[in-house]
Amino acid sequence: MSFESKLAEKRELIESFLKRYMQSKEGVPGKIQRAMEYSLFAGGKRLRPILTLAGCEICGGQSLQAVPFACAVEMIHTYSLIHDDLPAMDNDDYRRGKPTNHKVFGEGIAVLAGDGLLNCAFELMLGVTPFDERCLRAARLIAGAGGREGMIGGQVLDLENEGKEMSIGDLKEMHKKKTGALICASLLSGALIGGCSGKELSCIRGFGEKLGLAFQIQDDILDVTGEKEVLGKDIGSDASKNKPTYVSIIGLDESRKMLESLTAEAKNCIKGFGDGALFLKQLTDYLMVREF
Ligand code: GRG
Repeated sequence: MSFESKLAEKRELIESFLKRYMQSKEGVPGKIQRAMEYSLFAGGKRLRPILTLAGCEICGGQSLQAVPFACAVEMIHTYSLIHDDLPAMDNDDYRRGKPTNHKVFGEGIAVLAGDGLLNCAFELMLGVTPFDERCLRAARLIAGAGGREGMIGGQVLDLENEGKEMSIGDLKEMHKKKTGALICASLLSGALIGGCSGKELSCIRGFGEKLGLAFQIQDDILDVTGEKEVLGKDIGSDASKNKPTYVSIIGLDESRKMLESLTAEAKNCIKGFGDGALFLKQLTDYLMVREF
């Protein structure tokens, strides 16, 4: 099967599970249901849940078992985007090619839609039966990555550094938490569900950390070189908010070089998996040249 077909197959699995899960609830006020679905089905790339399925497969597991964790990660990611776009944070008008959640539903409902998705994520993971030791470790890892030591902590550093000068080291540290932690947890939770060994887990952690940074660098590059229609959000939004980025600190050429070397380093971390690492290596290359 080609890389594109494998990617499409994983994406379809995620889409259909999310659709089924979101439909299955009764007694939910229509407005919050619509607001949650609006952002969850707005056309995201589903990168993180795809990584969870791939993390499970590379360790010899059945990706179906990782689907609830994959979808939980996507819900947490979507909640973070809804909150990040709020006037109290980045105050963005477009996301995934559509007006942001608060532009359509108002700020109060957007806050609640994000909160609702976060709760759904945990409801989903904790509802897995049988809920064994692997599930417990995967859920705990995802909770930590989305929290104060991970994404929330990184977002705080982001808010605190708006308009300030930052060293490249501090920028890396911020992104390791803000974007990298959840990307890494996507892979690791899948690996845990797939029954990885301690050694496999540490190789995948190394891969995830480098992939997370590479992903963020490409995000910064696209904020300068991308097209609004393709990217689905405003271009130059970082610069307009005076945010330190890889491009603003080391320039476009150096950012591209850093992206290339991180991509190679990431792939090197999983070479021990042999042919089993093919999909993740192809995905790493694909993300380096992504246009949205
Ligand atoms: C508000 C708690 C809270 C956290 C926000 C991740 C984050 C923290 C904010 C997102 C801001 C941002 C645009 C970061 C750049 C990297 C990133 C996460 C991009 C969006 O992820 P994609 O490209 O989006 O995977 P899609 O829409 O494809 O899912």
